[in-house]
Amino acid sequence: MPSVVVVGAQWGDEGKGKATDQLGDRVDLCVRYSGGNNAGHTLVVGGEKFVLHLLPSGILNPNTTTVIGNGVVVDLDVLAEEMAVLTSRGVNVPHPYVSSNAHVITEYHKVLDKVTERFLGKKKIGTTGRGVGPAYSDKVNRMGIRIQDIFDEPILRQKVEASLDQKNQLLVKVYNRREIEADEIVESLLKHADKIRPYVIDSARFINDALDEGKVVLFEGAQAHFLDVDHGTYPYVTSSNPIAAGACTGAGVGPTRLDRTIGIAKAYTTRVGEGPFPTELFDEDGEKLRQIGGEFGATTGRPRRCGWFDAVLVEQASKINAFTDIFLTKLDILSGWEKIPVCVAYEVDGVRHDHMPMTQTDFHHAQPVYEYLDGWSEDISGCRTFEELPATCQAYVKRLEELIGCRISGIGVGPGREQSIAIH
Ligand code: 2SA
Ligand code: GDP
Ligand code: MG
Repeated sequence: MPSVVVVGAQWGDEGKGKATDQLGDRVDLCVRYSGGNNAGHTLVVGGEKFVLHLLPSGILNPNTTTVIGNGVVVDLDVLAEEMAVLTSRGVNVPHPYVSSNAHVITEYHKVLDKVTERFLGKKKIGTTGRGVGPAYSDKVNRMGIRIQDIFDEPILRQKVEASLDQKNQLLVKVYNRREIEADEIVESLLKHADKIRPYVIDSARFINDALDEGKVVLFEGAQAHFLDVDHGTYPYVTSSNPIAAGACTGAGVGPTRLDRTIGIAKAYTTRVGEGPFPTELFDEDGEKLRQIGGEFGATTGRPRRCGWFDAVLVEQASKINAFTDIFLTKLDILSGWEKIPVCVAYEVDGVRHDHMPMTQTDFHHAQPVYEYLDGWSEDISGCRTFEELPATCQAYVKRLEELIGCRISGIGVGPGREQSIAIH
């Protein structure tokens, strides 16, 4: 597998961190290509839990070099803090390389993220408040600050002042907040310059050279297909392109260089933040999934909304990302239900839709059409082969495979690195 992209197939938190870490011993380079520290990727290694936000999930593998690509928005305070936390826990790993073209998240992005959400009130997106949306807005608006800018103080100051001229109008006049001083921002960025300088690289060339040398490169997606700004449930999305194609722009590789695209899909569905969710449960089943599945935000601690597996969504994600295979995670959480509903289509105002409806209006009205599969009561967390799984559990996996139209090549039966089943 010379190059592989790992993509969330639902609304995030499918277990991309674990999957990335697990592929680790075969990976030379692990590259984050989108998002920022809104991500929370959990790894459980040797019984110890690590939650990574900005650091690529390959970082705990001693043979893997890690890269933060140009498509990521970087909060330099968070990056320094995450490295310090690993060190304080006795984990001494090389610092990731960082793209010179990656944009930075500054204090004014974080303030704007929070005040905009407050301003939207009931219409809010439910962001993580990490400044990710405003940082990407500035990037597209050609007002962003890039990592390379922190090595040229006059240029940095010029750019910060230009950006703040606009931001302060908004902050003071519209949102009634204090004005932010350019000096404050410039200093908060410059203080990282010397420390980060040795790791800042032309990441696109670095990654392409690695591919030319036959190295195995893993592109680690953050968030997920339905949070993609183009293909997700807009406007309830993040501000980047988490889909597989995002690896091309967010890391700087041509589409012909991607060999394998693995969709990570949870055996049920969760979502955090606002937005439509046809299979969402508001009853005790939803609460049971949340409690047993530990469904609380890995960055913010927010309770995640829970519901049954939605095959319409995952089939759509599979098509658009051209998944070569799927890792089905958290199957262990589904033990103990007599029947497990799986959404196979939607009904919208009396009309059946076998695929995702074209419009937001229709998707907001979508009612799930369920097929009821037999459940199992056994604890499967100790299973290591497909054959060890109870027959009804095997049938659940096979039916999902059929509905999605993509091979399921791996199954997660627990959070630990070793709690997985590979299907050959
Ligand atoms: P943002 O902050 O601008 O990216 O928020 C926009 C939407 O994207 C959602 N989003 C996420 N959804 C699931 N998991 C994410 N990471 C954390 C986790 C979330 C947390 O691993 O649990 O801790 O709350 C993530 N990041 C962004 C977000 O909920 C908005 O719907
Ligand atoms: P990510 O953002 O996609 O990396 O996922 P998160 O780390 O936010 O959330 C996934 C959660 O599920 C984490 O707590 C993982 O430790 C846990 N997890 C991952 N795979 C499995 C699995 O197969 N079974 C169980 N029980 N937990 C899992
Ligand atoms: Mg997460």
